[in-house]
Amino acid sequence: MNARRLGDLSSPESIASALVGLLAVGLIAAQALAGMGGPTTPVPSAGPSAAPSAAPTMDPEIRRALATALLVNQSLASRGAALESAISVEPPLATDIADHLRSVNADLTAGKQAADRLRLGDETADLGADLAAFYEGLMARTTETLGNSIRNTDAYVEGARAIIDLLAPLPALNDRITDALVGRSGATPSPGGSAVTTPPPTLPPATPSVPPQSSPPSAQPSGAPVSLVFNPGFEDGVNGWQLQLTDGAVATLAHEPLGGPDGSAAARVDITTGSPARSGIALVSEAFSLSRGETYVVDLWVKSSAAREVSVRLVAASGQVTASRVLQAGTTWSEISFDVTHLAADPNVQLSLDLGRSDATVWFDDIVVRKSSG
Ligand SMILES: [Ca+2]
Repeated sequence: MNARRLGDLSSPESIASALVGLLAVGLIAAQALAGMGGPTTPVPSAGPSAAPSAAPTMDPEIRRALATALLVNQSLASRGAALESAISVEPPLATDIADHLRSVNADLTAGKQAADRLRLGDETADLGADLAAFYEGLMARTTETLGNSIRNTDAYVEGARAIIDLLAPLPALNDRITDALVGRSGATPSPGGSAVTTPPPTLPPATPSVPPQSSPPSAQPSGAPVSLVFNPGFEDGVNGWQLQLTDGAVATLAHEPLGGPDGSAAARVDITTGSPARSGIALVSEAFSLSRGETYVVDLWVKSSAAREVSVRLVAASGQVTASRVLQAGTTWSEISFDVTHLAADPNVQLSLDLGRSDATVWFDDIVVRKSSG
């Protein structure tokens, strides 16, 4: 479940548990209301108890707004899944779609209030502006769609599709909200020089490849992670991976047969001429397929010759970025994992590890994308 994995990412455990509880309550409430088919009700605002205690300098109002935005976004994700179901029945019913759209609008009203609050915070102004634009874009489309005659089923189906597509940035926005809640620098673009927290490895380096308990039997070598990404551990050389360079960047991809955290093979990227853009140097996987509405875990091991950032993105074949996260890499191996829910219409994605903005050498191993075990 997404909420639990969000918790895994929050270095202070208190935030994790506070958020998980908050999300659970909010989701249950939102889903219960949606399920009853009653009047649409805004997502409840996060109460004072939602305020985690790890960032003492954060304005409590800002903290509440962040928690509310996260709740709103979780609710929007489930509305997106409901819209998806509503347009996949044959024939689709405009009245059902309209009900979901009114629920989306109620969420958006709560979201816009939270976004406006965030715009007033020094640290959260950019995030607030992006959230406001996101909510306003959605609301424009839902309002437009609801303006159609209820007999115009095609207009409702088309509107629902457009709104599902507009929801695609949700995971990336949620990452930024979570970062802001735990005071991680990833919430603001390139703070440069400010203190950053490195997510601690969740497993000792000696055992990087323990599969999740619920992993199905796999044809991969025993001990290898079950992954949708081809050749995740580089035991097959660098097959399936390519280094994409733009804007004059110069870098090479190498294979280290014994370079991994467990003594297995790893990949290394040496940068001769760096790129000012994160995506100017990118280690990109082969395309793989994700199911819409499904939650996946992205898990990888990373090390660098000097502390640096690595941006991880899931990019759809259409070019749409469906998930994005900036990770901190240090000079010892660490494991980093995060959840993404795939909301884009396009099932085909590639994982892109973006290595611009720093010339430090980077090693990778066990770059896994797998279905969340819930
Ligand atoms: Ca390996």
